[in-house]
Amino acid sequence: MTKPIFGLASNGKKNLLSGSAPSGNLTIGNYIGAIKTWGELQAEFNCYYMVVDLHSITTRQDPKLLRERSLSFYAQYLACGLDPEKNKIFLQSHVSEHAELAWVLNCFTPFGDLTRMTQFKDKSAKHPKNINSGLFTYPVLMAADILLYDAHLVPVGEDQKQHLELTRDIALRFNNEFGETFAFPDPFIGKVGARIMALQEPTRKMDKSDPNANNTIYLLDDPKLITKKCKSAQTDSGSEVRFAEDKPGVANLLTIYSVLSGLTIPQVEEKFVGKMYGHLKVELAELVCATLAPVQARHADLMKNQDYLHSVMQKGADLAAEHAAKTLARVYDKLGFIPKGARK
Ligand code: ATP
Ligand code: LTN
Repeated sequence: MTKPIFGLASNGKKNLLSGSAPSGNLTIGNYIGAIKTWGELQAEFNCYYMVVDLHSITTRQDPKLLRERSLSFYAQYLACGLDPEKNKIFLQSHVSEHAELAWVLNCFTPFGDLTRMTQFKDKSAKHPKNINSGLFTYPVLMAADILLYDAHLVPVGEDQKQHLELTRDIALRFNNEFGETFAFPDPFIGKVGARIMALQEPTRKMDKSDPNANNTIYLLDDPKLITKKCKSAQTDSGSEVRFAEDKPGVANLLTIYSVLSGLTIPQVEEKFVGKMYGHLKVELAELVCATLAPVQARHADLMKNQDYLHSVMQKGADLAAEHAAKTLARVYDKLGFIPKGARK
């Protein structure tokens, strides 16, 4: 007999969790690598979607901007099609159990494992004046996010694969020592679009915190700007519209086109046979604008109704906190902490 899956929701569904940090504006990379997939999976799973504001302060944020952005991120999640009635959509800082479980998990994470995290190496190279401990232990907070909700599936872009492996190691280590306490999470990384590259430097990832805004298409960019950025994207020598390793610029544009159109890469190549890079850029710009127009319109409407946003945000956090409190109590019990109010 196969072993029952640990931590299923009361309706028998598996749990899914993901998040994005409000450390810059959401990009088409975040959309393709993560948020689009979240929307596609929301019917099948019991879903938790977060604005991971605690994570964002590993680099310095302007408090006023962070507040505005966190609300706008929340509205962008809804505008991208996440339904707050069917999913738990919330701000990480509204559920204090994240920070509490992170402390416990820090005590179950070897220092050496964290020194191998490539995101830490990249980010500390980018911010040499602020290599803080939070940046170093960031993956442990991410593990806490995931394990608090017994997440079985975690849809992310490829850059997060290593953090998912660390989470699995932590869960296994704890379960081996204390018996089954955490569900075991699987990453869900799309086959196409898991790593959208910077438009001007297509050998590195498109990042929301990139200081060169021409590298990035933001979900809220206006159509003129989107067109300008697509047209000025770096392409490669030659002129044939073909997906190849030695054509990273064209391959990146083809990938974006493929995901947004629903066509396969060979179908997109076929569409552009005999055409120039310029054609691809113009049609890509039209496709991106058409995809983002309804998202932008819904976002603008939602931002006019902040009472609504705050009320669904509160509900999302309350529901998430119920689940989080149960997991944390289970962990504290295993560790031997005396429950509050145990003896009245
Ligand atoms: P930062 O620059 O602050 O690290 P980020 O966009 O890399 O920003 P997050 O907002 O936390 O980081 O990422 C949210 C999700 O989007 C993650 O699952 C991440 O893997 C995915 N993602 C981010 N950038 C890309 C990209 N260029 N291509 C595909 N997926 C991406
Ligand atoms: N570290 C992730 C964001 C993140 C996340 C999570 C993603 C924080 N907690 C939990 C999935 C599940 C990043 O992309 N930078």
